[in-house]
Amino acid sequence: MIELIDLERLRAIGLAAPLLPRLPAVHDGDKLMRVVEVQRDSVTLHDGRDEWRARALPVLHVQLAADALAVGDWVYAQRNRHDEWWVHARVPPANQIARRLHDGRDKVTRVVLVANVDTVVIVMGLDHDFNPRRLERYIAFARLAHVGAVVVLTKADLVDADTRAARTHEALALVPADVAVLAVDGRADDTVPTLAPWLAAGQTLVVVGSSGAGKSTLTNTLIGSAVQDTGGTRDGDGRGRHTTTVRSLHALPGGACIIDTPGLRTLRLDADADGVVAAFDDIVRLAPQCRFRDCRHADEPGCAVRDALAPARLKNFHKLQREAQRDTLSALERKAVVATWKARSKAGRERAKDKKRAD
Ligand SMILES: Nc1nc2c(ncn2[C@@H]2O[C@H](COP(=O)(O)OP(=O)(O)O)[C@@H](O)[C@H]2O)c(=O)[nH]1
Ligand SMILES: [Mg+2]
Ligand SMILES: [Zn+2]
Repeated sequence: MIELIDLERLRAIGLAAPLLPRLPAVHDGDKLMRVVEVQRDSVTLHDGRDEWRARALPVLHVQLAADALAVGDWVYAQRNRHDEWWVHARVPPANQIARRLHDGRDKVTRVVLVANVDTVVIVMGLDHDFNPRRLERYIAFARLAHVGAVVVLTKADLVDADTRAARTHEALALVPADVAVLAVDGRADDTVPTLAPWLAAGQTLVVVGSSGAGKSTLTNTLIGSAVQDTGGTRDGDGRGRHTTTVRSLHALPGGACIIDTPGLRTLRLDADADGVVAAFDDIVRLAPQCRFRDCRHADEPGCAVRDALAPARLKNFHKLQREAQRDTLSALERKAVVATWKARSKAGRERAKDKKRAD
């Protein structure tokens, strides 16, 4: 039995009512805790008050296979008589935010970054970090996980009012209608009330964005103290340092919690091509007006999407779709594609040879 006092404490690190019916049966000595950090062969668990280092039982490793424990997971752990904590069960996650990794040849793996999240906070600087195409990718990233999103444009204090207004507008125009766009100074205390609608007790947020965008700074402002290292500038070269190296979950004063993450250099969407369209609500809205039902919004005649969208946005849509499609190819399909390429280039070489002979 999980005691009421525990539930009260666990609420501070994101335990919310919808999770309760998902909880597996509890055994004697079980403690419900949340994974706040994942190390190579251990995890850090939080019980709402204290943190504990624990390891996953081999049987759980086997059971989870490639779908390993991630920050944000809820688990049951037991302490043995040597005072070691062992995780033996995971509560089925309500959602997982994942990306794909390539081994450079034909293997694609899905890597879960975080689990049980309510809001993806997309952090992007209003300075040179600002990039509409990257923003579209991050929106797709949140949509594919069926998680809400809010765009926080940082460094509002570093740009002039015109740049700030223009970039905020541009961002607003390309995100789906239900996604808010805020321009803030991530270091300022008044950023906390601005984000209040996403910070209700029991909510879990995750910050994503490129390195130096201000994720850890925002995290610290929301926590109310400098818990996370932020990138000063390295002597001399003036570039931001990559100070955050692991994902970690932190409780916030109002009862929500936040996961800080290191910047990811490559963020491949874990999607199939169809899923990508969900991030482009203008395309979803316009597609029924295209002449062909299966219009790819490329060079088909009577395409309503092509006429309406900015070329750069449409191009990015196709790029994200191609990327998803390529990654979804099975190893066999990939082999077939490579074989066709090889055959083609061989035929090309033969033709070139023939041509040389003929010359
Ligand atoms: N002026 C200003 N500086 C910021 C703001 N947000 C972040 N910074 C600075 O940008 C640098 C990188 O921030 P950091 O939070 O470490 O970025 P992260 O890599 O995304 O975690 C630090 O020197 C911060 O002080 C902001 O809104 N205004
Ligand atoms: Mg950081
Ligand atoms: Zn079309």
